[in-house]
Amino acid sequence: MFLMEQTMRWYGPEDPVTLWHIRQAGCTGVVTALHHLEYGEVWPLSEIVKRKKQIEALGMTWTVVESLPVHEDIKKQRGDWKLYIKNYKTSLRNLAECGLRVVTYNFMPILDWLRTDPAFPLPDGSRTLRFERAAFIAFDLFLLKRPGAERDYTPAEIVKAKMRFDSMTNEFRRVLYENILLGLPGDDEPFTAAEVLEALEGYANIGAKELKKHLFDFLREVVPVAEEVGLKMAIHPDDPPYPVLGLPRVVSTEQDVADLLAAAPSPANGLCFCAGSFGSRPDNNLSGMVKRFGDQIHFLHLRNTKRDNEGNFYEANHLSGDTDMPTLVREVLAIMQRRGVSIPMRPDHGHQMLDDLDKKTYPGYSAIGRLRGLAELRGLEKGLAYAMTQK
Ligand code: DNO
Repeated sequence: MFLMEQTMRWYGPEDPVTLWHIRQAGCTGVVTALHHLEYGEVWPLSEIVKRKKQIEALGMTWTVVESLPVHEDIKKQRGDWKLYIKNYKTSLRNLAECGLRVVTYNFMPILDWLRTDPAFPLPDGSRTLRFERAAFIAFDLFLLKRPGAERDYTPAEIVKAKMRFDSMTNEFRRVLYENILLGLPGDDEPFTAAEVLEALEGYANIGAKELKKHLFDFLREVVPVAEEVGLKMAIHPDDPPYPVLGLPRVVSTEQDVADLLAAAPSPANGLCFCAGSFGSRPDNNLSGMVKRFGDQIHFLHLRNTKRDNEGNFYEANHLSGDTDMPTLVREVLAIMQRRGVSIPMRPDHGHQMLDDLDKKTYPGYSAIGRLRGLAELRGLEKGLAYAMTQK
């Protein structure tokens, strides 16, 4: 029977969670990137081989690249975007030559994932990642002071955000600011407000329609190369899955995914199915999406969220929250048997708990919480697989 390939993300030699930890969690695969290279640069063969050997020395494989970043100029179709697409294709060829098979990327303008609090306390004493809408609006209106921001919110939301802002201490405001502008994954330096406002200005004339077109143009360039060299591209959805800071986001819904798959039809044009990202939107039917996009899912991020009616959500334990994880995993099992493949999966994020409460790790990427998630998910999968063989 085909089961999911168990992997964890590793941020490279600087990551306090080491390759040994990942191996001891029971993973056979590692998900990583060459974080030390600038966005847009070609990934040289020598660097890819070096990283691959580090992982293989511990008896694991470098299963998925997460991420091969898409330069901002490609998203905006400005400046050197054609050169960056050329570089991207060269990196794809180099990765394939080293035996890599799946490449994850995203098309979110400027910022990647966003949370207002990376250490939200839960009743059991663990900490999790949370997105609080009123705090986010307060940040946008009163800390970042984005011109025209008030047009994006209702009067009631603005009043609520003002009350929220007034209740915050200066220290809380400073931390909120840093949390939101945490920068890109694997990067410790938050952006400054001036940098963000300037970057936002660069998207002044780019709405959802234009960004979609830029994404499709990018796909029509890179997907044929990926197909030729035997790589699968896996786009990560927007997190959270709606426009933020006035920026368009175009990989948030089932329709968005259907559109991007249709724009460059190929087995190489696929999806990193992130249950946490899609799941923080109530109108996304997750197991239905897995069923319908099954042939194009090349990588899975399994994670759960708990939403409320105000647009807030926090990251719940992997088997709790609003997503029906058993149904989703059963759907994945069915797809893998039909396709005759093991899809790589990583437990996406985990609570900060036990000894990790005093450690500094990348937010969401402490070892023990992810280990708990992985253990629960593999138990769930084994149980479901067993039940399938008994029928
Ligand atoms: C967050 C991650 C994302 C993801 C990128 C993929 O924890 O899932 O940062 O790696 O969006 O390009």
